[in-house]
Amino acid sequence: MTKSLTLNEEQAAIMEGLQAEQKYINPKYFYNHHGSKLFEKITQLDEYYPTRTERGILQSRAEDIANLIERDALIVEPGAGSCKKIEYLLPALHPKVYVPQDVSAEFLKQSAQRLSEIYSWLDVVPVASDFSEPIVIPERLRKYRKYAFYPGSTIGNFEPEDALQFLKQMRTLVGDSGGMILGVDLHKDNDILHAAYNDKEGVTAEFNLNTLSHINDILSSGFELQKFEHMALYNSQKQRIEMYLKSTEPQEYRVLGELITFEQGELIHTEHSYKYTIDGIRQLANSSGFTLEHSWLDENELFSVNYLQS
Ligand code: AVJ
Repeated sequence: MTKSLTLNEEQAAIMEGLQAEQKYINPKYFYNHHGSKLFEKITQLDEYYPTRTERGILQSRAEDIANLIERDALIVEPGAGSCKKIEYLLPALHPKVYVPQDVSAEFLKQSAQRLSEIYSWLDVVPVASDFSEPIVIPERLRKYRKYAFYPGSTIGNFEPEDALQFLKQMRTLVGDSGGMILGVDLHKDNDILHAAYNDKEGVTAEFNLNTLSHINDILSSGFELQKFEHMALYNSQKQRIEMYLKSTEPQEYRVLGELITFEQGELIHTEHSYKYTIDGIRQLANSSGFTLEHSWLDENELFSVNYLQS
């Protein structure tokens, strides 16, 4: 008997990745409830320098950044989530409006509410929308000078051509008299990068493997986490961390009516995290219609906060 199954769009997209010649899972599947908790834990690891280093730069350079940005502006933050990082800049930047965007409407509303209570002078206008659609700033707010804030080196998850598309979208969003504050992780020594994605406690491994339990929920599949292994390496030629899940034995699964097989040692690609040089950031800025006005680095030159002007 053949059972006909109707897959929803999301299931179909995941299945396509699992049936590709090089199997892959989109990195957005790291972030279910447990995955977001694990990422939070990653940001606190000794080996994971990006979060703490970026925070150091934002805190110590807030006034310098503010000198390049007009007061009473509108700041829009794609993927703002908890809206924690903008707080390092709010007192110095003193914008009139803050527009955090995220997919999770409920979480966003809570974060926005929290900010409104602390900064009574700030108009917080959350926009809940899907990542794939462009952010729409409400009509009545378009008169303000606009700046985008995109911290955390989230841009590193994009393939270079998609990073360029994204920056072009931001350039359109902020218009001719705006700018963008962009946090970007830098190309560096292999050992530091390797350690940051292969921590001793194995939190990154758990974070990576959790992807399988997340897609098990979506596909009603039974991928066995203990038969896969975390793998992360720095490809210095391509300047990116490549993360995979490695099948430790030959195995097969029946998923939504289809057979998914793994050879021993076969890899599922789960993430690219691109690292940039300042020159690379400048090129990206120029190609998207911005000028790289300034880059602030920590003393070890691990991470950068950049100001791109329209
Ligand atoms: C959230 C994309 C910046 O690439 O460092 C951390 C995600 N992956 N450890 C990164 C991540 C593994 C992180 N970004």
